[in-house]
Amino acid sequence: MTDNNSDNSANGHIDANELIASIITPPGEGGVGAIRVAGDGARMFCAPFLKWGANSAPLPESFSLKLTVFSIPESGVALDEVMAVWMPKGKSYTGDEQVEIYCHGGRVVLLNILRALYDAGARPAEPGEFTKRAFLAGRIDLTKAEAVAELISANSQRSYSAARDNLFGKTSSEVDRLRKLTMTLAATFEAQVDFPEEEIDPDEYDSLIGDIVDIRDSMQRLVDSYRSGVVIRDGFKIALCGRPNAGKSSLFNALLKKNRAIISSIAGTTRDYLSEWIELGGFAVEITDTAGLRETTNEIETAGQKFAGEIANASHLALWLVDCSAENWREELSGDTPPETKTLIAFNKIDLPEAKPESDTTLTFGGKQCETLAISCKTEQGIEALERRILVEIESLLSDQTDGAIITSERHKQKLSEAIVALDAVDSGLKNRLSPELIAFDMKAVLQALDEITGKVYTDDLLGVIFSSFCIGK
Ligand SMILES: Nc1nc2c(ncn2[C@@H]2O[C@H](COP(=O)(O)OP(=O)(O)O)[C@@H](O)[C@H]2O)c(=O)[nH]1
Ligand SMILES: [Mg+2]
Repeated sequence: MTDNNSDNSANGHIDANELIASIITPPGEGGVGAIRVAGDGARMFCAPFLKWGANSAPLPESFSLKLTVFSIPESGVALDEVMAVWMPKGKSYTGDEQVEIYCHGGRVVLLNILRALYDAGARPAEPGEFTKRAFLAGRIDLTKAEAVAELISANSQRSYSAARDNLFGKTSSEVDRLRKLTMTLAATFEAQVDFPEEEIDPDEYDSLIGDIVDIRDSMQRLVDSYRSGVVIRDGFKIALCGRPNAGKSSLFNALLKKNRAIISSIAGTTRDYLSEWIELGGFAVEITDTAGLRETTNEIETAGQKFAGEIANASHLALWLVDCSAENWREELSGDTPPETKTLIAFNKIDLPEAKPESDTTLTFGGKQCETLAISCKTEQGIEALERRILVEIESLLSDQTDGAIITSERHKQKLSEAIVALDAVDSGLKNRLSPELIAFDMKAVLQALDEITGKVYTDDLLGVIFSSFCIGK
């Protein structure tokens, strides 16, 4: 465990400030591709390639973007026309001295430039190493570093907003606030440990217990926000279920607003399952079209049906489609078993004259109360209402929608839970008038857990876990 309160760049955890280089733009072809070189001496290391300082050309000022040519100094071979810029230590993304080279965005162009830099002694950056350096340099805390990965992978407006808020410090400032409050409490106890002859008066005990309740409530609110955080981060999962030919694949396509799944009047067409993402009300929603559930002797279809059951149970919501133009839909429904998850019954094919839906009510389905609605995948009647109904379900999963911080990290939730356990120990210690030393011990555990969230305290293993989930170049 390292306490990096003072200067975390100096603790020798990594081969600090060694020159590293990597492509920082995504793979594929583009107008521009970028390479970052970070570490002590980055500017002079890159100078010969960029003709900075060569042929008596002056070194550019920091942050001034120069149009130049990247060439191999020994052979003079020009690799590409590039723009390049350097940033001094303490003023770059990584906090290191840094050079960025913007060349043409082709795979071979980028690799050739990178190869030249490696040949000259830079080493490839590890996954997340640029951001890890920013953390180790004290430029960002751990919650912000984690937010970088979430921001990059955000696939909906909501997940973007949550990641952006954390990048700008929403979680870390809330954790800092709780830390300050805990520190104030802790100071009182430290005083007791130092001057045991001074008894805390009973009123003070009561007020301290009141403070603990406030801190605990705030921590619990953050822990509870994780429930929303997961939906926001990973999306809301919907499974389309029901008998073959009920219109599951048609609904899948209607929600996707494109023809993705094969629709056919031949029962048992969808045997595997298909998943696609849509954005609904700013949320990422994953919809899975499953194999229809019916009696079958076909091995593939049986396997598909087993998947269907598992997928439905693991979803937030199952939409159970019923072909309400079928004479016997009631018997069929009573013979089926609903998934374990929350289930809405959607009566499909209401465009047909023989349709007999029982919509906008509640039906008992396999002992389960399910709300119903009516749709036609053919005419799209009721599809918008269904989308609004899905949004209601998503919102109902979110804890209170105040503008407080929402944690999206399992790790943060874990640490906050640890802080609460320790705070409860402080609370019961106070109520039972335990010795201040014992209470101070639990108080330290609260602080420790909070500090592990922001990275005031960290281990190499923890950094390894966090940054290895980043990609190279981040
Ligand atoms: N009239 C009408 N036919 C539909 C509707 N939805 C689906 N169908 C038809 O029902 C058949 C089965 O549809 P499909 O989506 O493949 O059902 P799945 O087996 O549940 O995936 C196809 O012939 C579709 O064209 C609807 O709303 N109205
Ligand atoms: Mg189908």
